[in-house]
Amino acid sequence: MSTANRFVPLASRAVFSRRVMLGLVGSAGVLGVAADLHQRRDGYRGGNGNGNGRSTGKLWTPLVAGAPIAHLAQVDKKYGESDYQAVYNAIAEKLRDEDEYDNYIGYGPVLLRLSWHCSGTWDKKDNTGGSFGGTYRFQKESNDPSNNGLENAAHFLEPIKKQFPWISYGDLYTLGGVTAVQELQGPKIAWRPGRVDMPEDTTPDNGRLPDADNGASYVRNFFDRMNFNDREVVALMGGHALGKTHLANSGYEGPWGAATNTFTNEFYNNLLNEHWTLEKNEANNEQYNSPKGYMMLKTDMALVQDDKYLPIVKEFAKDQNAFFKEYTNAFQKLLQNGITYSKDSPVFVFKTLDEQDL
Ligand code: FMI
Repeated sequence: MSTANRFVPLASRAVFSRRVMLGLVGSAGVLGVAADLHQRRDGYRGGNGNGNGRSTGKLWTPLVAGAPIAHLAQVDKKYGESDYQAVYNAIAEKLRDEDEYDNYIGYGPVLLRLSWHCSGTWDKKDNTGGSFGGTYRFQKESNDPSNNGLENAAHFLEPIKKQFPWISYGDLYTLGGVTAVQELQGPKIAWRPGRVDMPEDTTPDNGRLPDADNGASYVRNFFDRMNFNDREVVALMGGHALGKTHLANSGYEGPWGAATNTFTNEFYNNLLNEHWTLEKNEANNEQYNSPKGYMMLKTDMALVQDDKYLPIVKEFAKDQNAFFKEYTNAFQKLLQNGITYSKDSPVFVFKTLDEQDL
């Protein structure tokens, strides 16, 4: 990545010279060293989304090549919980109104997929990609073949952006996923604002999202790039209870289960209890099919083929609360990966439309 692609807030300038020198080493260990400096001088912690540093910086400035990037959440104090709840409600009401999409599955699943794909580009090694910069809005990222079909979610959200122009794209895309999970009867997801639209040249290269035609070691290795352990990976993949695959988007076809617009643990029960046959589909891609018309990707089936994943699948199949608890943790982490939050930066848990009698 070129020099011009590196951005850090002005508040970090105090540590520039030392960070840059260390950054030029260019190894994976650099992030940790720089984070230490932050901690001592500015109160920051490393960028895994759980940081509790402090910053008042508002502007962005290019940094010299090699150093890790700090993405500090910036929250305009003018907007509080009720403003963000209003955005949540607008998304939720549109979800309820436009229910005919994709043969009455509705937009929930594709909104969840958009929030995951925006976040799933993150690389812990150099803190590039991730949800912070809202870079899905640029063609380079939206045209990634892995993102086929997500334009439907982006078009759905565009009027919401017009109604609430103060919200950043990164916040909007991630809030869309949170709204979808909650409105489709899934667990509450604590959500934090503060992502900042970043320039086009910070857009990550294509090819950072996983490929479904792979087994357990690929899945484990891939999600480790984002710091996820086995339990978190199994929980995240349970999002496939929602929606379906579409030949035109991914080259796969069919739903993972019966309840395509209700967030449940059905995915794990189907993995364990259906009779699966590996077959080639119309696009000549291999997928597992069941007599009930359900499908599984190879990466899904990997969860019952691996000794470490299998007991977690069994646990989540039996105990939906255990699944919800882990999903809440892992999904929040996914959406926040790479972002550093100050101690007083807000955390919101939004009310569903039902809870507000709307
Ligand atoms: Fe999945 N997904 N997903 N997905 N996803 C979908 C649809 C889809 C993969 C592949 C894949 C996660 C992880 C991974 C989610 C949620 C989540 C499709 C079909 C494919 C091929 C797309 C289409 O329209 O044809 C993997 C294997 C590679 C990227 C993978 O690791 C995770 C972690 C989640 C939850 C956060 C949802 C909801 C859908 C349905 C979208 C729709 O339009 O119905």
